[in-house]
Amino acid sequence: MTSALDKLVERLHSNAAVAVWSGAGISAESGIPTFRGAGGLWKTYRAEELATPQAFARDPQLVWQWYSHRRAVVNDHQPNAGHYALAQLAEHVAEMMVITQCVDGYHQAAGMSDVIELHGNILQNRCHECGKITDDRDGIYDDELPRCNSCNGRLRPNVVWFGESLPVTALEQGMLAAAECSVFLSIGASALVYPAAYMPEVALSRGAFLAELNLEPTALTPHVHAFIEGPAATRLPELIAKLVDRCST
Ligand code: BV8
Ligand code: ZN
Repeated sequence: MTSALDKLVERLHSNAAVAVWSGAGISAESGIPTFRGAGGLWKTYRAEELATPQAFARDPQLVWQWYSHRRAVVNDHQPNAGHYALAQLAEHVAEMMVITQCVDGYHQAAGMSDVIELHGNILQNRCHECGKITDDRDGIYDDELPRCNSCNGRLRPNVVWFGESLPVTALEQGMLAAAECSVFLSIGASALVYPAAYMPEVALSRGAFLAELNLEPTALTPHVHAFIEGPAATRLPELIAKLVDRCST
């Protein structure tokens, strides 16, 4: 019987337009806590207390302490073998776009150029008043509130909070990539957060080959053509090795 990995390799080998959709699980083996799994962020914190505009209005210092801590964790760790394998995959397929829900910038750090950040980037700030976005990867604000250097407005992390719309361009580009791809690969996503989780549904409705890589089945699993079980930092390098081998035959 053909394994899920081999089925995916065959699809990738045939002039594929690939959309990779990544969730927090792609960065788990880098040491970045996921949201819902064991040791997940939501086990220690409650999303509505920290990742919402209401939380920021109520206690901006607490929100900045949380994001400062997470920013430091991102700076203290690095992309893993799964991120690098994806950057390699882009060299072996006709075209590829990464649509990520992650905010750590690790796909770009691993050399991936075509990345759509659906939920923003934790290493940037955005002005609450004028909307100006600035890189601030080392900015730690445990006991002060950062101000915009243009309008002196309050700065916030440049991420999408619950109850906030996604950046229009990112959402449009992500949906387009999902609609036009021939292979849609979900990696380390629980497929629970919307509207991002509409993307695999769009890809499936347009006839794409839908594959999923995860430690365990998710809400998406019953709908996929190939389910690859296991950790991304192990299974993705395996995928690349098989694809390179397939390309040489
Ligand atoms: C919005 C940035 C309203 C901040 C995040 C229907 C339509 C629209 C909205 C909704 C809807 N239904 C509900 C909503 C509301 C809400 C929502 O989806 N709630 C959920 C919880 C039910 N959505 C919103 O609020 C969105 N906004 O729609 O606004 C609106 C509408 C119209 C007009 C105006 C306004 C905004 C959502 C974005 C929130 N921001 N992040 C921050 O980081 O602090 S979401 C957050 O969850 C992260 O981005 C994360 O990536 C994302 C999704 O989670 P996952 O990535 O999947 O991570 P998770 O931990 O859940 O799972 C990890 C997976 O990896 C697991 O499956 C695990 O098994 C696997 N794994 C673990 N280790 C590994 C692994 N796999 C492989 N290898 C491993 N080693
Ligand atoms: Zn400003």
